[in-house]
Amino acid sequence: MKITDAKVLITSPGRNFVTLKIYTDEGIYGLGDATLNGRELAVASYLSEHLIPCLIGRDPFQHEDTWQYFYRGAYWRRGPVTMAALGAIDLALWDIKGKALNTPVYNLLGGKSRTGVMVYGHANGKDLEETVDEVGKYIALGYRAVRAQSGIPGIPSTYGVAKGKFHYEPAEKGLPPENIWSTEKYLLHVPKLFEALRLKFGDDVHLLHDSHHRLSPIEAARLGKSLEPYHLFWLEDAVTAELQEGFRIVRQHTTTPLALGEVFNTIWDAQTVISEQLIDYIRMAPLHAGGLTHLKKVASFAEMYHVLTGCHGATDLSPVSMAAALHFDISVNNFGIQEYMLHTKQTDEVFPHSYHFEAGFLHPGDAPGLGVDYDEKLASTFPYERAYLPVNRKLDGTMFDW
Ligand code: EZ4
Ligand code: CO
Repeated sequence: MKITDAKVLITSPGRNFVTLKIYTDEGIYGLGDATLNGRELAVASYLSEHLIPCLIGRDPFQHEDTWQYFYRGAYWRRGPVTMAALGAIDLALWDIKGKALNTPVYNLLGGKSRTGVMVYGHANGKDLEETVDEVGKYIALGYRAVRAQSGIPGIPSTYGVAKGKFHYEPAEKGLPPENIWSTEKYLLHVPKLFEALRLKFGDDVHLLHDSHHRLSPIEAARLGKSLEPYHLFWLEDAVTAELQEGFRIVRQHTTTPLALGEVFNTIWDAQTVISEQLIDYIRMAPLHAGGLTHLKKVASFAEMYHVLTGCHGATDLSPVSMAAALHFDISVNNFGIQEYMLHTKQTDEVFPHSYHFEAGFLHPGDAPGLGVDYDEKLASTFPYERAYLPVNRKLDGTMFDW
């Protein structure tokens, strides 16, 4: 089999998605997600200008070699744009192989290690009471795990606390909006939220929280410690992790499980936090980690250090990414949990898919390949619109961590 062509498709059915479609001489095509939130066209251009010309004529079955060709073979390596482009190619090639062999991708990855993939939903409220109500709605829908984020008294806007509820979208059209942040107010508020949640819902439901890289190590240590009575499933992205050693401080002070890595793109970003057992869950997702080829190596490395997987699965990952994550989740032994934010109805229509939700679990379905298609005609009715994630400033105007 030979790759004959590839094209980059861009659509915006509620938010922007970039999709790579690779064609072969046997009529089979594969799909890869190439969406990098707020930087979409950089990946599109990296693919069309630099990678696609080198793909034509290659055998799609040799995807380990193709991965190494674009990674080891390249002088400029790593980085989110490069690795998202490589991830898109890799996902499309696994999709082609699955379709050609008439089997779901999870069978190529080792088969099913479990009956379903436990997911967590996103409950957001403008204040504590509204967040408690939102968590209740997810529990009523059958979710076993819920991430809870709440607006903070005294801070007018907080990222992740949306106007819309079930279909909230973090990126906004136009130039980046500015949010305001106060670590002091945040640290006082979050333990109250989880105290209220445990009082209302008891001990069984898994509760998660995301700090979005906004704490220093010692602040994260304090938060982790103050949340211990409410036994979180995880505390996510407590600290920015360019300095992986920073997590030593957090780890010395708290038994709250730590999750990290949705913005990482290679194993090198997580080498210290995994090998020193400074985290419990690694959040890298197939697309942004250079595809399934690299992510399965990350999972094997993590397995040696008792670190479980917890793939990023926000709405800025398309259904192609979600499917790839589910094939991975159901097959690896050290799976932990999968993030699941609902896409808009229009997105689900542009990307018809075989995965489905049932009683708190997602199932990848049994369609060959990744089990996702792309309705090009419908997609073309949703043109690209520039959009950005917000930026974040302290109360006194200081530029702060996203
Ligand atoms: O803010 O995907 O855990 N999930 C998250 C997401 C991210 C967005 C950023 O593109 O943190 O909501
Ligand atoms: Co996150």
